[in-house]
Amino acid sequence: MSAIKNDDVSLGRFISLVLRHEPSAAGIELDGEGWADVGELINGVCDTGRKLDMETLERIVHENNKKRYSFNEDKTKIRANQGHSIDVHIDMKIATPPDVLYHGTSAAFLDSIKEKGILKMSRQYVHLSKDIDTAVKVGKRHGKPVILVIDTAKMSADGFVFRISDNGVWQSEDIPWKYVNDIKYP
Ligand code: HQG
Repeated sequence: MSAIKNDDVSLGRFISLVLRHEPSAAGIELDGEGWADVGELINGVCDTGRKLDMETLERIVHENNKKRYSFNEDKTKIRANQGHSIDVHIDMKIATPPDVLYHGTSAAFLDSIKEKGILKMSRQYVHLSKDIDTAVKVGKRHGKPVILVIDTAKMSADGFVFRISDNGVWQSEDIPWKYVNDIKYP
């Protein structure tokens, strides 16, 4: 049985907000590579009326289903592995993706995506999933899911660069509609 507790889930959501989108929500700042000081984070989160200590933070980092966060070696710093909307530089590995990757989105966005392509919107990169199940989960967050099948082999051949985060999420620049091979309605 997992050690994850209900409180950890909402705390995890708040930490995700702080480390990826809005550090000021806990009254802290991140450095240029997205790192927060662990002591400052714990104090800042506690100052919002939430309860957080090192043991809980370690549990959240360890149990997180998507491995969203990493500590540095001596656990004095913590950061999110991907998904930032704020201007920090996470040095992600440039790599050759599988020939096909998937983007889960909402049916409501399809017309706009057909016209403008898959855009980064508020994030630093477009996020791509390596399997359909994951893409369905991502798409469901926005409404009725649709899965766009992306011809990443063709994109690579055309010079697009792909990055993979420490937690295994593929990241790309904006994707023109012509690289969408197929649309799946799960
Ligand atoms: C859509 C979660 C209209 C795009 C997930 C997406 C993921 C357009 C939404 C990660 C568009 C942005 C990222 C266009 C793109 N017109 N809509 N031209 N181009 N969109 O949340 O990919 O739980 O920023 O399709 O698991 O949904 O946070 O991106 O639907 O890996 O760790 O605009 O977030 O991870 O939404 O999700 P998001 P996403 P975490």
